[in-house]
Amino acid sequence: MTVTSPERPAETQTKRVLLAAPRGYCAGVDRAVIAVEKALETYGTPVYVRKEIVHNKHVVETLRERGAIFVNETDEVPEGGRLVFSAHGVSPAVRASAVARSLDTIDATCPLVTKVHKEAVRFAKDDYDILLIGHTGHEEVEGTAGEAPEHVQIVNSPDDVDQVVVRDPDKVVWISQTTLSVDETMETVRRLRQKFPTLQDPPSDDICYATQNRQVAVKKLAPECDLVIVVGSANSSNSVRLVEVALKAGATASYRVDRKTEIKDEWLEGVTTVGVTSGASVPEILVEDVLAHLAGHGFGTVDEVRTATEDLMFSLPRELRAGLKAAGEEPKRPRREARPELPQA
Ligand code: 2E6
Ligand code: F3S
Repeated sequence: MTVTSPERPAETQTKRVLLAAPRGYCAGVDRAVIAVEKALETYGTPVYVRKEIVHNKHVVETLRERGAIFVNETDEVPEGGRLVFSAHGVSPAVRASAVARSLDTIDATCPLVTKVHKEAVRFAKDDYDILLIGHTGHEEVEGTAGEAPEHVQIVNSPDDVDQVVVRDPDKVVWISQTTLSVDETMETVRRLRQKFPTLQDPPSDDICYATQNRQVAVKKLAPECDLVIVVGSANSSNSVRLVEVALKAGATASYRVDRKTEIKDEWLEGVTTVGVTSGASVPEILVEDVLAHLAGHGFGTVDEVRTATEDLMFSLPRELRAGLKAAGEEPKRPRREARPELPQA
């Protein structure tokens, strides 16, 4: 269905794109991708990476072409080899298995994920029951839960709350995965609090700034859009959440695509306004490709809808900074290419 102005029929309305900002790379992804690039430059191949460094097909394919070897577990890395831990973090058990194989590790865990690990450790030490809101099977959740497996239980959604059983209802805390829907998480917390009125909050937001900012931006443009295209991979939690948030916020339709070739012509039929955004693991080049594709279909006007500016940067992983220093290189982080200025809607 197409949303038309009462005064103007759809065919006379200007086709346009509303481009969300912030979108794309967050500070943790930028750091993790540069860590693999720098490791390859500094040490040469082979550099092994446990799991996908970030959940984006294009990023993984590009790094693989440059020589990175992606593995599922530490036992696939030869004894003494060099291994990068992905941005999603690892459990102490994984760290221990890397030590047991004498691996030279570079930890690209996002510092904001590490912060949640520390919360889990601290609340476990104080003998709390820890309710980790997040998705079973996601690497970040496996890593965080692995910090205190005997204290943590995973709560996937608001509907999971009925099944939660704790030892002492007055000693319960919730923490969360960093890339969840803010609204759904708040609903889960609301239901948990109904069940456990003294439920303790985490010391600070676990859903990270990048996840929150991308959701706020897409929420702002979605009500005006007949279609919202989210660029991101299927296993990228934060990207998948953006589709859900866009639909909830009033977009008539929303689809996730890895790249422009996945956009179906029929999605654009009768459409006047297309929203575009991208997940935190998505390089801007993929968004630019989508915009060029849309321009080819008459959507040449692009207005940026900006709800926040981001300038957070993390320093490179400690082990890599030490390695770069030893190699006589200044461990400075290259700034990512500046993005072109776009008109604001
Ligand atoms: C690490 C932690 C959080 O699937 P998810 O959204 O978690 O991951 P990516 O790689 O798509 O996004 C970045 C990221 C890395 N988020
Ligand atoms: Fe970190 Fe959030 Fe990005 S947890 S990797 S800043 S999506």
